[in-house]
Amino acid sequence: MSTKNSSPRLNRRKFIAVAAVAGASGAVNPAKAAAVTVPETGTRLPSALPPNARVAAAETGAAPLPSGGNGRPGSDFMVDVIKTLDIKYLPANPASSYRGLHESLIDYGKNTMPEFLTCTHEEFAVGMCHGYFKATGKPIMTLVHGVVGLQHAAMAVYNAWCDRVPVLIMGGNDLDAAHRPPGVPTFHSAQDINAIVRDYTKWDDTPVSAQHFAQSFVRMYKIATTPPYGPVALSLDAVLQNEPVRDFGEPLYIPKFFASAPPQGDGGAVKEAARLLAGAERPVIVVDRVARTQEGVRLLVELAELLQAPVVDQGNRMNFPNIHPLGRPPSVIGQADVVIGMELSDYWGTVNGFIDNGNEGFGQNVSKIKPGTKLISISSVDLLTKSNYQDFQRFQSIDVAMPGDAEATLPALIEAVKSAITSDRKDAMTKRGDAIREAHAKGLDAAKQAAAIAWDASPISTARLCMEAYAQIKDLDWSLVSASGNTSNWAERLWPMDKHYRWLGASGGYGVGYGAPASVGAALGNRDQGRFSVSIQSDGDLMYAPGVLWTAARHKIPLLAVMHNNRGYHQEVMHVQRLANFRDRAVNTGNDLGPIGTSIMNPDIEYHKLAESMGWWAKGPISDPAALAPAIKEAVAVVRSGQPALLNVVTQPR
Ligand SMILES: Cc1ncc(C[n+]2csc(CCOP(=O)(O)OP(=O)(O)O)c2C)c(N)n1
Ligand SMILES: [Mg+2]
Repeated sequence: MSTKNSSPRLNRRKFIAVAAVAGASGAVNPAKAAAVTVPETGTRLPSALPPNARVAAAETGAAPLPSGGNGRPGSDFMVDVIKTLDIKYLPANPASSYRGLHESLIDYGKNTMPEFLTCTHEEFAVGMCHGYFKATGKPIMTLVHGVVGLQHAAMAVYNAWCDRVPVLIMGGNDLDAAHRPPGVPTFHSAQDINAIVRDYTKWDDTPVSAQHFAQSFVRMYKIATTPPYGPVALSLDAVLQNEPVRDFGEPLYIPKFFASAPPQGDGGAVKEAARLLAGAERPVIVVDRVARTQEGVRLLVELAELLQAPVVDQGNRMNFPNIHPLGRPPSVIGQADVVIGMELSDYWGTVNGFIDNGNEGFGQNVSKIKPGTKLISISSVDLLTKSNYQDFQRFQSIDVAMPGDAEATLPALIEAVKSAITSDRKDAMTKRGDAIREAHAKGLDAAKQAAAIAWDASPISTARLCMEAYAQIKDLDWSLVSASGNTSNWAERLWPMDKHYRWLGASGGYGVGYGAPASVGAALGNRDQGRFSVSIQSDGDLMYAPGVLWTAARHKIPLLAVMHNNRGYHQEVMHVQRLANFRDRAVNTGNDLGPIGTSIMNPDIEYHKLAESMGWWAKGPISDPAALAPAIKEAVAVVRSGQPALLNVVTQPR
């Protein structure tokens, strides 16, 4: 549009300014705003249509703003508070309900500590926070639009809750029903936005003053980062952000944060556990989320070697090196006379089996342990049980239960076991260890042989997918940030894992759509530590929140995503197929490979193009196994140059 044209055409900027003034004096008057936009007949029309009344209200309608000279905005003080806690990133989708804090963070706070990372969906912003923590041990925060943004975020919050990961969530909200703008901002307000996630957050609050915010922010950080870790939420009132900060006659202060010591198992119970373990013929150590740090891995190795006992790593973290000869599969639990379970997400399921669709079409329970087997538990989650969501699993009777953090309890347990082992037990323990080592070696051999089956198949076998990827990264300081879908755990079985970041574990709540977001978040954390991030990315998982690909490219987060593209929700294929078999019916597949509703094909999604369109280096579809190694090699070089890369590999179902 020529700037020389002096006709009274619509000036959109001016229009918005006019409408904003209408908003500043109270509610936006859409009728009045729209009236300003009517162009005179015969004048040149603008290239974009003028906004209608509804658009005008959405663009301008939000809490009235105090003028600039009114004093220091509350949200600047909030930034001062946030900056005391070394929070590096803030992945978020923007929203007017937190615009006060948004503006303060990027302008007053200079967009550092935290740095705003633009996200196209709230769910993956939380997923990124989740993955970031698992790669770094440091929490980051997200901001969401009150009501709708938090609703979008909810499933990812549930995953973080079940996975015992701290995520700091703040949602904008406009509490004052008498003064907030009607229309959109009121649709997006609630009495209590935190209610959306209260059942699966450790704590939440709605501060009503600047000082209240300072206390609650530091408190929420402290609660989130004291084991058991978990997500926390604060509702941020619009007025509190935008009004000049008020001290109510007392100087404002920012409480200092000191980390709490993690809770430990009771001393007497630790001794009793040590006595049982030291005296056992066949003790078994089962672990799920023990190792919060590399020290946790080291301590677990020390305990296992002291006892010469097998360790079953359930894998929600990398707890025990899979290359260690005392590592064994869950089947060893059946021979145990003493089991110690540490930070297990499902103790009942560890010592019991459940056969889905048993004889009568109902599930059947079977005990996996011998009668009289003594059970010991150390779990911080025993200190935090809520009622509604059933993440606490079935009730299991335990002989010696210690509510407390397992990693923090290990040093005391190790000392107690050392004292409890009598010299007459030592020979038997050494023999036991030799037998475990032999079984471990045989198991590893069997896994390698199984991985070779259908090595040349096309679509590509999941074992080949994983092992070709490993071959290209093995000399790097790699971190497997996620393995979504099901590739028969080849990576956990065959990639030698010695450090705690080699494998970051699964989603926690099994909410699909965790893989891609958490991978990007973890890759961000790994980037800053010089590690190479790789994910096994399933097709179903990617399509829940594909926008995270753009965020990764936009913020230069290097990640190698090797796709397990089995063109379907294979887990669901099997559920429906099995039920059809049970009911003696031929399953209806339509024209696809799996039962109707379970395939992602016809048309096949071109994930490489999807990724490319959002700034990734990508290649595919790859169905020829011989083409895999060179493609991964190329992708690794791209990732090492600082970019994300995706390979769309067409695979066998599992
Ligand atoms: C949010 C959510 N929706 C649906 C499900 C049910 N579900 C469990 S596994 C699965 C399939 C996931 O597909 P993909 O990621 O491609 O893995 P695959 O089973 O094909 O290996 C689905 C839909 C779920 N767990 N979470
Ligand atoms: Mg799939």
